[in-house]
Amino acid sequence: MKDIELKKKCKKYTELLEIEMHKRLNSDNELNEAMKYSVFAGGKRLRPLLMFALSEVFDLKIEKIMPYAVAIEFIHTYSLIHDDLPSMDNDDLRRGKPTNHIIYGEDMAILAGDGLLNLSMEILLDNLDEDFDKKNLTATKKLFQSSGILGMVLGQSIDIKNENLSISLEDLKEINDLKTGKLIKASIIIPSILAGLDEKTIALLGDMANNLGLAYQIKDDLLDINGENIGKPTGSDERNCKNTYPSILGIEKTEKHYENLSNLIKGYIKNICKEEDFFYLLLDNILSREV
Ligand code: GRG
Repeated sequence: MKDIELKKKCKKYTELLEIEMHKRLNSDNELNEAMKYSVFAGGKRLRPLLMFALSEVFDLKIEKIMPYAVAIEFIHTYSLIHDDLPSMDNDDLRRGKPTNHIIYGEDMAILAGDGLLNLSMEILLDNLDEDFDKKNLTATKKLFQSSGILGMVLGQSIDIKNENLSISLEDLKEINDLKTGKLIKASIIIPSILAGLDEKTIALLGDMANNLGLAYQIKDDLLDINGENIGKPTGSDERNCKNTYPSILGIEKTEKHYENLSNLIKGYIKNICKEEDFFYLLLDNILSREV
């Protein structure tokens, strides 16, 4: 029953999200084709779904959160296109499909990423134009701070500089917090800002989101070792000499740490919603993901 309910909600919100995404990717040129290719290549839409699910908890109207949901997914997609480039992770496959540069060439893949990042800002500026509200301004700023030079981009740069070097668990945590965690945290903080929650509650949600971002990255590391059908070959972290939780802590301790984080997150969200709510079901599903 819970599974059916979750699938129904995810389908409904994903369809609505994709309608809006199509509206923004409607030019007839190769750049648009390259952007569309990765946007519609089978991503799980995790960050927008978190935004929609939390909006339900706070009774925030879908029209209020939609521009942010589209923008965050475009930013996420650009980051993956660039992350896969030969000068970064040099991956040929993502989500079981050839990566953007394999299809469109490295030059066009760079531009597709640039285009998506730029478009995300245009969407949020249009939104501010229509609804010039302080909350919208704060939320827009939050998204770009999270993905920018003190967030995801910084995390990626530190990660690259540390490849082939052995680093402490503390340093790894910082990289993960920035590279993966900040954008996931933005998915939680943005609906909270738009719903007008007080600063203390937003900070508590932020702590939960930090744990969620970390858990998501740790799961990704574990799946890279023992996952099946994850859409890319396993073992790529080891081949690329990546610092990961399992490479520093070992698999067993990493799994235990993951379990502790999952319990912490679930314990916290039981305070803000019921176990049958979309937000709880979604988080439960994310934490038990196998792809
Ligand atoms: C290139 C500026 C720049 C940043 C790249 C996020 C990132 C920074 C790189 C991705 C590295 C990575 C694989 C991290 C593991 C966690 C993660 C973000 C996985 C991919 O996100 P999902 O699972 O992807 O939401 P889908 O395919 O579902 O969209």
